Amino acid sequence: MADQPDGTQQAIDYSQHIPNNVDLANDRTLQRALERWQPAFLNWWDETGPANTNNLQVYLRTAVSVDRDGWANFGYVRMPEYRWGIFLTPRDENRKIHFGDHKNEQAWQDVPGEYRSPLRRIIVTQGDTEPASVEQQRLLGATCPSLYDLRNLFQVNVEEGRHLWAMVYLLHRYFGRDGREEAEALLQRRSGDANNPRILTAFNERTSHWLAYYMFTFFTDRDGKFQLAALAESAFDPLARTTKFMLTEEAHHMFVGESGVARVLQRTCEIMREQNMTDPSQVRAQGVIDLETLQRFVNFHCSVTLDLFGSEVSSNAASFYTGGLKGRYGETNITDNHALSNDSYAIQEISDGAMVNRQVPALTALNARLRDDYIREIQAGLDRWNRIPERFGIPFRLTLPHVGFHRKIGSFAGHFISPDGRLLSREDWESQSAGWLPSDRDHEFVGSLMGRVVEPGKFANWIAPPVRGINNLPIEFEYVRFN
Ligand code: BYC
Repeated sequence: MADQPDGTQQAIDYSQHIPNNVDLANDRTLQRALERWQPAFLNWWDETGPANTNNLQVYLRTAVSVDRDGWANFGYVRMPEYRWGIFLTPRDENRKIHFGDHKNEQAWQDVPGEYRSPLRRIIVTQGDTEPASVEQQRLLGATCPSLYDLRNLFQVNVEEGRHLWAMVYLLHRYFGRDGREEAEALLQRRSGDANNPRILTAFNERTSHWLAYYMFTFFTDRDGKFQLAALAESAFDPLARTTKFMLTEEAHHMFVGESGVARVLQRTCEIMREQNMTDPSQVRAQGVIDLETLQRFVNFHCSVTLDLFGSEVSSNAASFYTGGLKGRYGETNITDNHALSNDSYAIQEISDGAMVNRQVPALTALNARLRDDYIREIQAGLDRWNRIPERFGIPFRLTLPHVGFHRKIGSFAGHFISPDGRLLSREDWESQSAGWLPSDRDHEFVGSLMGRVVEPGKFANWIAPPVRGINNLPIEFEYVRFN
C-alpha cells in the first residue's frame, strides 16, 4: 500500500502501535527501538506534560493524512489516549539541493558522514525546544480563562509532543547509537532545571500565566516557524519533509498567541473606554491588564526570542548554509545564485561605545538575516494589534524594542540598550530597566487575575471572547469534557 519509493504514504496508519506514514512495520529494528522509546516518552508526558488531564476529553485536531486537508480531523480524544506518531510529507524523487556548495545535486536520503555531527546538533536543538515548551506550560490548565482556551492549550501541547517524535524519528532512523542516546537525553533535560536545563535560553524561562503563554506562542512559536522553514530547505530530505509537515501545525500555535493578545487588548480597551480611564493603576483595579504592562511583556518575549536566532555573525550559520543543511527563509523563492559567496549584509552592532552599521559577508550574517525576516513578520502582527486601541480612539501603540534591547546572545550581549535603541551605561540601565521589563509585581498582578473558568461560553474578565469557535463550532461549545 506504500505509494512512495521510501514507503511514505499520504495516509497515516493508525492501526500500528506507533501511527506513521513511513512504513515502520517494514523496518523491524527501527520499530523496536522506537517502541522502547515510546514508554519513556509517555512517562515524560505524565510527569511533565499538562497536569491533571487524565480524565479529560478534549476536542482535538489529529492528523490522519499528510495531504493538504488531512490534518484537519476533529473529535474528542481522552488525553492519555492521544496517538503521537511519525508523519513526513511524501518524497519528491526529483528534489534537488538548491543552495550552497552542493547546489543542483540530488537531495540526500541519508546523512553524509561529513555532516553527521552538525546535522545531529541541529536536530537535537530543534527537538529539545518541543518538550521544553510543554514543560513550561504544564500548570496553565489550572487557571484557564475558558474551555476554548483550555482546548487550544492542549492542542498546542500534544502537537509539540508530536514534533518531539518527529525529531526522535530522525535521530533513531539516521544517527544510530548516538541518535538513540540523544533521543533519551531529550526526555531527561528539563526546562529551567539548574543541573540539566533545556539547550536554548528562552526555553528555560517560566510561562507561569496565560499572558506569558500568549506572548510565547506569538513570539517564540514564530521563531519555530522561521527555523523550521529554514530547515525545510535542507539538503537532507527527511529533515526537510518532517519540518514541512510540522509547519502546517505551527500556524495554529501562532494564531493562539496573536488572537490571545488581541483579545486581552480588546478587553482592556473596552474597559478603558467604558470607564473613561487611562491611568494604569485604575485600569488594573478593574481587573484587566493595563497597556503599559502589555508593552513590558512584549519587550521581554521579543528580546528573549531574538536570542534564539543565535549570534548575528556566526560561522556555524555560514557552514550550515554552504553545507546545504539549513537554508534561508523562503530560499527556493529567492532569485539569486544561492551561494552568497560575494554578497554582503548590513548588521548593527556596538563598536567603540557607539551603535554602528557594518557590512559583513552575507554568509556569516544568516542568523541576522533570518532574524530580520522574523522581525518584519512580528512587526506586522503588532500593527494588527494596534488597530484595536486605534478603533477605540485610545492613542497608545505597542512597539517592538530595538534588536539590541535586553540581549544575552550575539553582538549586543553585555551591552545596555534601551527599547528605543540608545546605548546606556550600566547605572542608567539599572535605574531604568524596571520600567521596560515585567517586574515580579507585574507577574503577581497578572497571576492574581488568573482564575479557572470552565463553564462553556464563559470567559475570564481580563480577556474578550474569540471572534469564532474552533472548526466553525459555536464559542459556547463544550471543548473540554471533565468526565
Ligand atoms: N541559547 O553561532 P551561534 C521552536 C549556542 S523554536 C543558548 O551564536 P548558531 C519552538 C549555539 O547552540 C526553534 N545557546 O549560533 C518554539 C552554539 O553552541 P555550540 C528551534 C545558544 O549555531 C516554541 C553557540 O551558542 N529550532 O521550534 O549559528 C515552542 C554559538 O552559536 C543560543 C532551532 O533553533 C541560545 N539562544 O545558531 C516549541 C533550529 N543561541 O553548538 C518549539 C536549530 C546560540 O557551539 N538550531 N546558542 O555548543 C539552530 O539552527 C542553531 O542551533 C541556532 C543557533 C539558530 C539556535
